[in-house]
Amino acid sequence: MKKLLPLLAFATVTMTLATGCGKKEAPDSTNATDAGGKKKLTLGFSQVGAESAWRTANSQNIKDEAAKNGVNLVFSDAQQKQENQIKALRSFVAQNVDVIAFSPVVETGWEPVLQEIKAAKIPVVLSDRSVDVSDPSLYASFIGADFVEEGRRAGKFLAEKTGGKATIVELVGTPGAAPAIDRAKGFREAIASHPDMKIVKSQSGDFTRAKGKEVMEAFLRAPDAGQITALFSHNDDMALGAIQAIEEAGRQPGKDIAIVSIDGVKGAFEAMKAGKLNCTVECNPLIGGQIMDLAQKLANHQEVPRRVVSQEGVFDQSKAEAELPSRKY
Ligand code: GZL
Repeated sequence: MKKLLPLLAFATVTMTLATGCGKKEAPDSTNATDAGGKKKLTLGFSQVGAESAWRTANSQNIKDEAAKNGVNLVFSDAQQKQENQIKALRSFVAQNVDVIAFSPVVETGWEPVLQEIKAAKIPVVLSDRSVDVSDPSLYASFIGADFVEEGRRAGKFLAEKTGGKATIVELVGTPGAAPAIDRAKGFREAIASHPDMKIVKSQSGDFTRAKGKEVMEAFLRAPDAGQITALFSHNDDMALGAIQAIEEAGRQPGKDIAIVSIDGVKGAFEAMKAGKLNCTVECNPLIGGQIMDLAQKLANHQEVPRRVVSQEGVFDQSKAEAELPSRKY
């Protein structure tokens, strides 16, 4: 790919943006060619949706990296609905794309469509989230974070921050999604050795700011709300919504309610700088270049690693101001 770059540098990228259900808006896009007339790699990508700042940064990076690498991207946004993803995956098979990548909104329910893709001999890359399937040959590679470790890091921070004593409410991600399941698991592992750290309420905010605010408002309306001393949010968007709810309830986010969340989006760094969020555990959305590399290798029938883990850090208030200018998402 690298040696082709000079040729492809002038290539225009045909990016067919499909609607949520994967229906193609443009004529058949899999015969795209580069400036030299060579057929380009066509990658079908089914994205979860646009539910959070993390997701929109992930989508933009995938589109940018497809353009940079001369990949013909057929992109579909499923609006967080599995049935839309399944329709999009089937439309990629019908278009006979070279490689399929997708970020599965939930872990289960993928065997039938993945069997159809396998029968069509189209290689699959899992982006960001994994699937729970019995047949490992249904996908070639999974690139994404270690969500259990992210949950552990959040729990470890909160234990240190609160001296091992906290009455915790939890904003959970999309029910059945790998990051929701695994972040919850890792967080509970990390606080298990602190008997005075108790999760008293746990409810899904579906990874969105609006739902995160709504659920936190309900937590704060309950008769025992005064006991809440900490919030663990599975992503920054729900945490930012919760911060709004906490302030509207007359309490001080980041002070009388300690808050730890996950993603590391710019909004989280701004909230930490304002003293309203105590920590964000980074989850890197900028994996588009690695996805294009995996897709190219698979199209060339080359070996690819079964698992690629994104590298990430942990950022608390003390680092927020210095780090903010260099944040890319
Ligand atoms: C994590 C990703 C999650 C983010 C959320 O890799 O799947 O989905 O944490 C996003 O912000 O909605």
